[in-house]
Amino acid sequence: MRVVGTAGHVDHGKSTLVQALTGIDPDRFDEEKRRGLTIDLGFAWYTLPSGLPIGIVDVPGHERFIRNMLAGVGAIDAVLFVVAADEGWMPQSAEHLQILDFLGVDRGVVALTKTDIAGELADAAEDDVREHLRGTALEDAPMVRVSAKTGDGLDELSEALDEALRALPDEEETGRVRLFIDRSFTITGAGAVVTGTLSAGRITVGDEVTILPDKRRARVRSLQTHGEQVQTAEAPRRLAVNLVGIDRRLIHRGDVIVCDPWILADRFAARLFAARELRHPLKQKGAYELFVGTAQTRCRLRFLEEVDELAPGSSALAIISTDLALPVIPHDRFVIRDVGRWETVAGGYVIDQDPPKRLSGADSYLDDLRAREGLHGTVLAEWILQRDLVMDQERLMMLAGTGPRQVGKARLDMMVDGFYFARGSREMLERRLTDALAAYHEAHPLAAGMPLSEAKDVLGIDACAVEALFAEIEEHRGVDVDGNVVRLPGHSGPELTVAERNAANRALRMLRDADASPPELDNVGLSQQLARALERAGELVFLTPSIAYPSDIWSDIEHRVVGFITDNGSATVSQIRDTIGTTRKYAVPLLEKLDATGVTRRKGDVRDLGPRGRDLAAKIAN
Ligand SMILES: Nc1nc2c(ncn2[C@@H]2O[C@H](COP(=O)(O)OP(=O)(O)O)[C@@H](O)[C@H]2O)c(=O)[nH]1
Ligand SMILES: [Mg+2]
Repeated sequence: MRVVGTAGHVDHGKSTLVQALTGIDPDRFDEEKRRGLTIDLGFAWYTLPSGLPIGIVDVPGHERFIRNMLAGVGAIDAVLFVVAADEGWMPQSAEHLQILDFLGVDRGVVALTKTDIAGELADAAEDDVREHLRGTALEDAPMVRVSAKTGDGLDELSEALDEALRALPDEEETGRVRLFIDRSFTITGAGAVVTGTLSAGRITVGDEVTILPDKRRARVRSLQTHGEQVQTAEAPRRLAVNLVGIDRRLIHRGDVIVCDPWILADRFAARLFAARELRHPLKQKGAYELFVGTAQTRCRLRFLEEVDELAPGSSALAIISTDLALPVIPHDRFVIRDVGRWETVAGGYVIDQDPPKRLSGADSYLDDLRAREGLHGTVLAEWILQRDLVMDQERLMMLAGTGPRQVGKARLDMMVDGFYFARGSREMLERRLTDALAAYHEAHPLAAGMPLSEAKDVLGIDACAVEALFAEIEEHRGVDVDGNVVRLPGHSGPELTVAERNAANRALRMLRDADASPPELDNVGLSQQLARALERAGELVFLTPSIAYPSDIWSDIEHRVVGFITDNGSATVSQIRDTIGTTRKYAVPLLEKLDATGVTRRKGDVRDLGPRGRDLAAKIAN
């Protein structure tokens, strides 16, 4: 069903017109409204001459207009813009037009109402309205003179709406279930009922749902839409949802029903527009309130481009931080009001709900935002994948704000275990790995191969995806994985017999158990020859000819020492001894080894960090 929203100055005849068109009074049921029982509050529906069914959202009051237009996020297909012919353009006409613009509603019909009492004023009003619409999305919208009192022009108005809506592209499944709740109440015997506009996806009786931001679970007991009980409902649609398994007092306006995992963002990147008729430029500093869906929260603005303020009508890329975390997705529209003056000062759309934590050197991020802001659906999913190379399907859907069908159309290199690999990514990653292995073999000719954990770090992708990728690469023999090491096919490291390998594993286990104070090699059954082979394989690090650490323990010791010196500026031998939990017998050669490898630097009686130590410290800080 197509949804039309009304807009226009108070008392210009919006509700009367909706009733004249549909026979449904959007302001009806005063009594029920007060008791909160009407689920279709402000909603009317009828069938256009072509047979197209439409719903019309009409709400009383100016404040509620803004909220209700946003409540439909993406669900308002066109506007019925009402101006009374006897009064002409008014301040709220301008603010509503601005908000429609922020919301991306660029299609509609202008109704010049009350022509029965306007007389000659109608001509002047029409010119006035045309003048104000110039340069806006509604510039070319048809304008129809009507009187709800006499019925004049109503047929023509329906025809004009029909034409505007017929020109819309076919509705397609656009995403995963999301319903911003506008009201919640209790019906005796039925429990919690919430109403809202389902803007994407499909809900069916029996579905398990999650209510954000608190992530409470509930089950759908029944669904009602336009006065009818239904088994299943597809977006876009006004819905009343009867939920079981949840106390209605825990559900609030602005909460959101979803069925799948969702990113809750309290910080997102957006294209921000300053309102056209702003009296002062828009500044970053200020008390602002953000409206998105039915949610509303205080927010802070940070312009990403080199600007201090935005002139009326101009735009910038910005980071918006909110007090409440919101389940926003790319292209969600929002409006921002100044809390002090209580007027609409800005609006825009979400581009990235997962911006980098740090924006220093943000130039490349700005380029990213510019490149992706015009992309939707499958194309956006492909762009994100190409940037990150590998991603699991769920996260890709969350970031692109799309459903499985759209993400499923993305062109891929491969998909393993639910991970999508961007086109060309497998070759790129494989090359990254084989280049690193070649360098490793050159630097450690006697080692059996690169430790598996190091090889995974080289790829720099999600740990779970690494497993999938390795399985794939190994399958077609791009690399050989042998126990804990990886090597290029054809590279042969030191060969250990089965008995030697077993002895080595046993010894490594005993050394590991002793942490920083390992027994001598003789005492764990390691011959010098076998121990040196393990050293070449990168599995053992020697302190003295008779003392050695398994390489992971050694790396842990390095980290602890670097951590201590970072925190304290320097360290003495006894401080290091205590930090590592060992004795002087180990601490002294250990520090000599750390000095020799550039982790620490000796200065008289104390140590500070050497060049490699500083690198390590930087890595730890990240
Ligand atoms: N004469 C005349 N009065 C109208 C017409 N449409 C609305 N009105 C009156 O204008 C007033 C405001 O109408 P209403 O629909 O509540 O305006 P809204 O605030 O824009 O929803 C009411 O008293 C209506 O009876 C019309 O076409 N002709
Ligand atoms: Mg009204």
